[in-house]
Amino acid sequence: MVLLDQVVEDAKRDFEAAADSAALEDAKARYLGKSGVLTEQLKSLGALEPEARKAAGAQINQAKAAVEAALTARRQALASAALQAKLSAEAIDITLPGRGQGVGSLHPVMRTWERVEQIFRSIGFDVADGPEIENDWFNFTALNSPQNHPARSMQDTFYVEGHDEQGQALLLRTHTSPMQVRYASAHVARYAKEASMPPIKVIAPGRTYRVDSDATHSPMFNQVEGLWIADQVSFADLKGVYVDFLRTFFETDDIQVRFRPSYFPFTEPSAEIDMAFASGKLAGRWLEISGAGQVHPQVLKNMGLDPERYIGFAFGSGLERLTMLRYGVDDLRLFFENDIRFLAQFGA
Ligand code: 2NL
Repeated sequence: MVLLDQVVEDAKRDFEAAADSAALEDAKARYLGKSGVLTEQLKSLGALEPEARKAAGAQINQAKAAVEAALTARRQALASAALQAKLSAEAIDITLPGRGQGVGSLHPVMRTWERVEQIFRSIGFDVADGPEIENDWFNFTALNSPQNHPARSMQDTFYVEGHDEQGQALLLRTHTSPMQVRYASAHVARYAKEASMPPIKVIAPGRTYRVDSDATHSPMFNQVEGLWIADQVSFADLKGVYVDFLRTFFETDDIQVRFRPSYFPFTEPSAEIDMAFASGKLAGRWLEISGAGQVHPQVLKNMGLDPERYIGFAFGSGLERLTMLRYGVDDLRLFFENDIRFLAQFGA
């Protein structure tokens, strides 16, 4: 008779050596299978006397129980190792830093827009808003633009198909003045029954469109216009307001400003406003910054105002131009390409 203790030891060693469940089941067959060592032992009991058979049977069963326990333990160990392997293969490393959410920022031209609004609001100007698709009256006729003026041609202005309810041609506004005409007309109507009318002080910032595209012109650009109409206002007031605006906007008092005679159909007299920085990259160079003038009497009439009683002053500046001078940007196209490397430099 084989030594049962030795059988149990061998089985435990073989089970431990089994690297996977297939190898383990093979090893099990060698001890507990149909012709396994312990099964053969049980079969051989029949040859023994009843007393000896009982004692030997008990010992074999004890050994069988020990082998089965070792088998179960090894099965569990292999199953748990397989689970661990699967878990670590599928593991997500939660200690990696996150990819983060990029934070956007205002477009530099929009920063200028907000800054201009803030400066003019602080000195009592209202901010007007209006349609980008305008009609011929508000964009041209009300502004005293002659019927045959080249600005009215399809070479210069984007026309929109069709007409409005008044039979007016529709177009993409070429400046923001039409918003001021709308604002002034509404203001006049609102105070029509009053003995007097409060002054009109308004700026009109917004997108404008012209058939023009090269290194220094974009078919869409942003403008800000300003309008101040009262019964006692003068060119000196326009000058004061505009020079103060430039000093605040550029954060320096070291700017020279000059008004150079010019011509616009909607103002008379008209002036081009130039400025020069005292220091910095552009020091000493005269830079065109705005057009301005006294509102033409016909334009006042078109707003419903009596030019004998009211006098107005207006200016118009490009927001891209103001932005280029403030930040030292030398190419207009950078504002429209939307290259993140450019835009990210203007983060808050
Ligand atoms: C320019 C010229 C200018 C105005 C705009 C204006 C508006 C009304 C009445 C009269 Cl409602 N004038 N605006 C006046 C003079 C010049 O802009 O070259 N801007 C970039």
